[in-house]
Amino acid sequence: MSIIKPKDLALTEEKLAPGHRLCPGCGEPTTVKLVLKASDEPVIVCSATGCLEVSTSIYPYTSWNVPWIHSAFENAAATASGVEAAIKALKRSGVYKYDKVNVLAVAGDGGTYDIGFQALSGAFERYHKIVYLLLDNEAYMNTGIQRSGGTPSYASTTTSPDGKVIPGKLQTKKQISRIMVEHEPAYVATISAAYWQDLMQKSKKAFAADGPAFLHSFTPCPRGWRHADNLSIELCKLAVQTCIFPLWEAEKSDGKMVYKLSAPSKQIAKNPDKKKPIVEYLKLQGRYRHLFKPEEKTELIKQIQDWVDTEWNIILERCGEK
Ligand SMILES: Cc1ncc(C[n+]2csc(CCOP(=O)(O)OP(=O)(O)O)c2C)c(N)n1
Repeated sequence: MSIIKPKDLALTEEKLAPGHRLCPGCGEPTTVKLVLKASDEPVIVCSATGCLEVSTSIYPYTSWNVPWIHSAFENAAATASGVEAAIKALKRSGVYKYDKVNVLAVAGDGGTYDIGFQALSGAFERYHKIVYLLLDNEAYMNTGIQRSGGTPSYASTTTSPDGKVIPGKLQTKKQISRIMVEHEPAYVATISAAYWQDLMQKSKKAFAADGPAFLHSFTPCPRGWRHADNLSIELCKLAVQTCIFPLWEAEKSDGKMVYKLSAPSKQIAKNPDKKKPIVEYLKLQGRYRHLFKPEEKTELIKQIQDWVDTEWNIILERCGEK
């Protein structure tokens, strides 16, 4: 695919307008703007309840320059399935003027790993041609930082608070993207706003795919992760450089899902000494502060590092890099 130039990007229409009320440093609007810019065709967006939805649709205003439907917390994928089916039916009856329309479902990690999973799994099994964008900020942020299936181990949230009883969330992060690959859809990819070229190429592939596509975005939240809002892109980079969030894609080829490591992670696979220790990533975030103060909890940090290494090795193996 051709390289996208920043100038061309600046000249394309903003489908998510400025003036929304998401927090400074929030990873959600950057990702959504870039994904929407990757679509050359008209897009219909179905948003689950969450930060993106409440902050872009405060009555009587809207930030959406595209048709936009607010779904309940749990059913963005079901709404998107219905929109896709309706477009097909309208085309059959000859009343629809567009040749191609993309349908984008957007939800947070709460709306995807947990409460929206049934609708998502069903839509992918029924093979609706939709793109599902997961904005993973690793907790239910809109309602006050509750832990989700996407919250990583030992992160402190309001429902897994560090203290005398527990040192943050005791369970590990669910590997949702690998679960989505097991649905054998047309396309699955992990994306990060720090690697915007990679993000846009993958979004283009997702929109062009001949079936359901899943985009998993690493989406920092300064409020919930308790980091300085100018560090969000730095954290996006560190997540890739430490391999806690590797960049990869999986495409259906001859009926089989084929995994492929993306360039920023491939560089680390080829030069393992470039892989940064996870402590560099943890240290910048207040949700992990209890791992360092009043004294460093080396055993817990080691457990996180071991988990990262194990999951990274699984990805390397699936991508044929081992
Ligand atoms: C069935 C249902 N349960 C709970 C809620 C309350 N609720 C609204 S948004 C939200 C959290 C959303 O979290 P997430 O999906 O991670 O998105 P984020 O706000 O972090 O972007 C919750 C619990 C709801 N709207 N509907």
